Amino acid sequence: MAAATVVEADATTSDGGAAFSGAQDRGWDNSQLRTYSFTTKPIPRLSHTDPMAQKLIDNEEPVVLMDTNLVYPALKWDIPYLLENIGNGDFSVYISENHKFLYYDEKKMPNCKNFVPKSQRMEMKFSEFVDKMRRMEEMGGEERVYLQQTLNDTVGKKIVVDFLGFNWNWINRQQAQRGWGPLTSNLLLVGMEGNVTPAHYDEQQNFFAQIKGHKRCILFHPDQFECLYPYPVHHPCDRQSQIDFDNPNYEKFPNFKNVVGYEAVVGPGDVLYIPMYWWHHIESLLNGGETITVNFWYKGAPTPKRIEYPLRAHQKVAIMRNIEKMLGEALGNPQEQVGPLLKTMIKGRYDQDLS
Ligand SMILES: O=C(O)CCC(=O)C(=O)O
Repeated sequence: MAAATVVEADATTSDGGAAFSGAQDRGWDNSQLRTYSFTTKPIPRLSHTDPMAQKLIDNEEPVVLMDTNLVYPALKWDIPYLLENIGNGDFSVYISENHKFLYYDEKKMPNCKNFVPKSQRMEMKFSEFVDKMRRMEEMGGEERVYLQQTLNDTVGKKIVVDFLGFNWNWINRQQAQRGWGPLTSNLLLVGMEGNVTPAHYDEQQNFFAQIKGHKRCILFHPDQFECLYPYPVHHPCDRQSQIDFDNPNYEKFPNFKNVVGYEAVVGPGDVLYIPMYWWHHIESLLNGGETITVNFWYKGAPTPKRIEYPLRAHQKVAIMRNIEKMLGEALGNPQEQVGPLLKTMIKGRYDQDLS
């Protein structure tokens, strides 16, 4: 990871072990973390006033900020408060047959006729979501729900007041200092304990503000592309890793053996900076109760007029995405034609020493 400056610490196995030793009153313990095969290093936890925190954000490296007060008025949010105040709008709720909520883009489904999503989106009132969640909690089966809805103007007055009380001064300054584009949305996530959002990357900058419960966030640098095997760009699961972290298929995805991650557990009041193009796997801790998060997604800064070489890993990812998109459009049938054409282009031509 050539560009990393200060995210350096001893690696540990991904059950949290050494990365989190020492914190006694953190409100969770290692038994609440799922176990994976790869190693991780801790993401630094810093005060937002620490110059190192600013340096990390400038370098587009993750950091947990402990004291931004970004969503201070929302720290009182819980299910009863939201039931009373969130309003009568419709909420997107995903229902999954297990703990994993693999994202898929419904608009890309016509590209892949045989694609069968493992979770379904349903629109419902907040109270219907809570009823469903309570029923599932009582049954204790595999099926789960996860509410993921962009905050909009259907929310009740008290939520609007809380929202206006967010620390916009601080976050607007972060945006301005780095030349980021506008805030595109705030996603509200209300999840059951143990829910997992599998590894994926977004093309936006993200301040991820934890409000209730704890989430474990495992991040991977954009240079881990070759270890994480994202679905093709035209596939509904574009930007998602094909690896099932619970049961990795090393024959199909051998480089996953070499993946290296960074991780942190965030709790109420913590804000995790997830840089654009960084992979993230996020799990609500086991036996930790419901979780509530609001994220702040920003468009990245415009491409600089003078490009510096060598290119950074995320710039190469953007180039690969553009090539895949162009080929898909040019060939007409991306699902069947892009892969074979790319293979024809490189097979036997780039493998050997060409001197
Ligand atoms: O919290 C989660 O489960 C997923 C959130 C996420 O992927 C994001 O904020 O980009």
